[in-house]
Amino acid sequence: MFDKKQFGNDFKWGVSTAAYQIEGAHLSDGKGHSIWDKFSNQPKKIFKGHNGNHACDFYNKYRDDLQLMKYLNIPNFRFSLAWSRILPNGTGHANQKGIDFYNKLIDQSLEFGIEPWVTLYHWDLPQALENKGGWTNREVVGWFSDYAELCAKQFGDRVKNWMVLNEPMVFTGAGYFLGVHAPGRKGLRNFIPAVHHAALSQSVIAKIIKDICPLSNVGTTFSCSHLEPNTSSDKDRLATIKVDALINRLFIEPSLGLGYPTSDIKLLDRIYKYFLPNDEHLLKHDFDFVGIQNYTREIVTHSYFVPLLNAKFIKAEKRKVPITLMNWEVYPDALYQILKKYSAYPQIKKIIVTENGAAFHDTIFDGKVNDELRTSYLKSHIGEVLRAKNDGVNVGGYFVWTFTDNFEWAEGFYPRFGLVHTNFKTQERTVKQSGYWYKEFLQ
Ligand code: IFM
Repeated sequence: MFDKKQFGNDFKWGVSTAAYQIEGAHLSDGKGHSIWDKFSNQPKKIFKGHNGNHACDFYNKYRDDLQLMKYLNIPNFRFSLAWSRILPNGTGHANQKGIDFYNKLIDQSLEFGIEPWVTLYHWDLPQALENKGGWTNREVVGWFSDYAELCAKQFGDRVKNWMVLNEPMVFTGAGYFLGVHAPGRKGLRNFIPAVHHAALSQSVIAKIIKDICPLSNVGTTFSCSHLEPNTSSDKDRLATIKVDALINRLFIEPSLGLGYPTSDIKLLDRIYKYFLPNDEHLLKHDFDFVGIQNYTREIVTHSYFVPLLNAKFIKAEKRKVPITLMNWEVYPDALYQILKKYSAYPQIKKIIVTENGAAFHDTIFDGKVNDELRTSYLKSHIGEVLRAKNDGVNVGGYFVWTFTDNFEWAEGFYPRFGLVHTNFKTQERTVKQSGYWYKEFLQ
């Protein structure tokens, strides 16, 4: 076993959350609708008709939750701002009560000795902007710039750590290609422009934050999975290269000045249709850190049945490997491999694991939640972070997804990822064994 000291004093330990997944109070105090308010309140979109209207009621319980975080010795808290709480229509009129909420949250965190790490966009676009085309409309870069400027001016005196986007591949892929997340749009004609505008935004907005708060630590986050071909055949290897370009390289490479990985995945060629003359340059930004969010590995095989991509994953359930409730393989080496992969880009200054964690069946028995599987998941994955660090990877932090069980998007409240159990009827919190383990580790 390892201990915290081996990571060094500057290493950032924390927990990650997102506004829509925890806040609830979906229309309180002048908040506008977001795409998730609309999507999750439509029939048959979310597991068993769940929605995030009340979620963990963090909007009202934030002080108690921060107190619990302090009790668990957690020094860094990553949360996102709900754009439509601050700007109910996405642009224009600002909602003072929404701004007040985040001021209280930031001040209370700091008072408890907890450092805030703010994500500007964790998937909850104001519905008013979606009505104008959302991420498919290039104007989104301007709307987002105005929102970011307001946030930097309001909170930048106290917030030192910023992330622009959470997992752009997921919100463009699930929300604008597959239609299984908000806003439920489908097809390449939505996906491709959404990708380009999200990629432009991540760099444009980072520069805005840096201009307003020059001393701040500005990054952005990427979902990433370690990939292996099913066999050593050329077809499987080629399929793996294509999937890698799509899910691991699509957003990071343009920001590093490498452009989109179109030579490895032809279907992306149509992205140039959305380019304006200066875009190559606008896509670049020298981030202070890159947030990587890894949960698993995937095995890739060639498939004639998947149009354009000709590739698919072999599901973990079929491979008879240990899995989580998300049907994701438990494979700690994946985190090591991903850290090595990203650290191989010489342009990346520092990596932070901004999310990692697991959902399992958790039950309260005798007032306790003995989530041994999660504790062992966290231990083994943190061990892989140390292995990467000892091998020279510049990894500067690790954030558990997540603090309390919360609303897991299309899967509703079914998968529980928290260090703390949430009773969604009473809003009672119960620290799980994994939470106590983290507390002791962080002491
Ligand atoms: O809950 C999500 C989070 O919003 C983004 N990253 C993955 C988590 C688990 O699925």
